[in-house]
Amino acid sequence: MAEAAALTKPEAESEELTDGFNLLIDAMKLNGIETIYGVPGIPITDFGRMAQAAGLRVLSFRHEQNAGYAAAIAGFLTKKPGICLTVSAPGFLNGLTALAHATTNCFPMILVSGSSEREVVDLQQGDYEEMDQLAVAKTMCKAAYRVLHAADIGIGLARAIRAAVSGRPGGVYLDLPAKLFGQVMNAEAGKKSLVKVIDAAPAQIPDPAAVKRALDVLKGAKKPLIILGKGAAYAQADDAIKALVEKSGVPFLPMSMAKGLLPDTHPQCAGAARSTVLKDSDVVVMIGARLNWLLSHGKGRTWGDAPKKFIQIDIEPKEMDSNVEIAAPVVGDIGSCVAALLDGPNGIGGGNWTKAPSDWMGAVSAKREENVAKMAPRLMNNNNPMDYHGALGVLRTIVKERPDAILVNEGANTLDLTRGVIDIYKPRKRLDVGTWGVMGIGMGQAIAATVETGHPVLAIEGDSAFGFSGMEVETICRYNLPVCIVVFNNDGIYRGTDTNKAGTDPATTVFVKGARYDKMMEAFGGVGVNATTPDELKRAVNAAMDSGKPTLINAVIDPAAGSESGRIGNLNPQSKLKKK
Ligand code: ADP
Ligand code: TPW
Ligand code: MG
Repeated sequence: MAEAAALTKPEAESEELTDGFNLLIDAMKLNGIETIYGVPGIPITDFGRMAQAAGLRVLSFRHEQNAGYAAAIAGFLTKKPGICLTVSAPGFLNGLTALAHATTNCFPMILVSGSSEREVVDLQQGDYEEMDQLAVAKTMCKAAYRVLHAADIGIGLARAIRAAVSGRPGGVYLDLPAKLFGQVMNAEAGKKSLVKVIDAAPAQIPDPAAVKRALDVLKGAKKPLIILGKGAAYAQADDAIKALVEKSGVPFLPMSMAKGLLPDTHPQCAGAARSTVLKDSDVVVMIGARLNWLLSHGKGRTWGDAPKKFIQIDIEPKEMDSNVEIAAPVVGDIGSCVAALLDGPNGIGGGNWTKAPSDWMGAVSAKREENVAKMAPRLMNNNNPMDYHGALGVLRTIVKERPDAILVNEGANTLDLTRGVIDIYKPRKRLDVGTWGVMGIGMGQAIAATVETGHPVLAIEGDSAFGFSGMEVETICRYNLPVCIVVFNNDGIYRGTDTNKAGTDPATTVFVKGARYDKMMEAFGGVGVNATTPDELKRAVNAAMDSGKPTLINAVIDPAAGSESGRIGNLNPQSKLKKK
């Protein structure tokens, strides 16, 4: 039927027509899509131009992977699918890493790729950039669709949007063969074929029996703990989560991207007493966090010997019991679940609820103060060359003074130490490597963060991490974005001190000594600064944040200061054979 509509001869000369290009633009606008992140080329170059002319913001990147990471984090920040647009085969594959990353992290994103013609691809006749992209994408995302007829564009996009944001959010692939864009159909029929997605992510209300079970388990706790994950940050149920934490009197531990949901300086924050609360707690309430490797799978030494009961709030029923038994699963969207836990006289917000034992909160606070005090002098050092703590000490103050700025962070030591040292004060202000610990998210996240929110970005990047997306400094300059990049330059991966024992090639983990990343920014008209002391670093970052000019500061860090793999060196397999 769709084909018939598309191919019907115009009834009169004056018949108004539309085509695939216009229908896709109209479908996107109808569904509130405002921004597209991508790289142009056959067959989507004209689509980008036309979308821009129609008022969409179309941001061109230097590599699809970075456009993809931008789209993924746009999804996290807005609860709407971030759109990444790529060309066929190689462009598609470059975007695919980000699509898989979005799916792994539960971020809604749609990878829209042009592709070559079905009849040529299916007979493997060697088309320009030929690849069966739909088949390849399927294993990397929540859903994958292909549209063959212009009249199905509306439905195709609607399905993609709904699949991306409903239930557990994730990545969706939308395959658009070149021919589709030029297909012509009656404009009125085209308009009617568009679909506005109503209630794309419907509330999922928890079963009252599950809520009661959870309250009963929590009531019996002597040493309860709340763990907030990035799902809680995504849910944008900030006030309800704050009420739950404060009315329950339970210490909370934020996962990396949930930092700031409540300020890290909140009296109940257990961030600086992490090992204590994981070991000693007896009931753990997981809110939008998974018991994956980042939480040692909920067992082993990290969690101590004391028996524990888990309450888990998650929209994905299959997440329950994934690693350990969940005593009280609460399946639903976080906003609805937290509201249900607070509700009624017997709920946490009600008159009959008794706060968590204060001796436990007191013990956690004492541990936290002890750890904070231990770290304080290290953050004030003025060493030259700088070490991580000296550099982070000044950046920590800058973030405190600018709580609306968004912090982007990647690296190994640069990641782990920044996460530990820099307090975050507001929700969704810390973006990083996510569930995979992937290097390369930096510039894509920095760009999308400021484009989507209007807030400035401070990106703290290991020199290796930065290299994965460094060419996007041109993109940052081209769009004149308020992004300040600080490269922690320790001459390499983990440390810059490795040597090759067998030959003249440099060791595998080291880079050019004394490299000047600041010059990269200058090449495109941005501000470059070389900083060798915490004072210089502070001045340069403050100037960048005040001016909003694209800036890259090459922060020279002692090459010997870091440790192998930062805080996760234990995950490195070791050879049992004698080292040569
Ligand atoms: P972290 O890495 O911060 O621990 P994870 O990415 O492991 O967080 O976990 C996020 C969890 O949040 C996922 O299991 C996902 O299903 C869940 N989630 C995402 N959005 C929602 C929502 N709106 N309501 C309920 N659960 C959600
Ligand atoms: C896509 C492996 C983890 S951390 C890291 C690499 C290459 C770089 C660490 O060096 P950096 O930080 O950034 O200079 P620092 O402060 O410790 O010196 N490829 C991908 N993802 C990952 N995680 C890796 C490789 C890795
Ligand atoms: Mg490094």
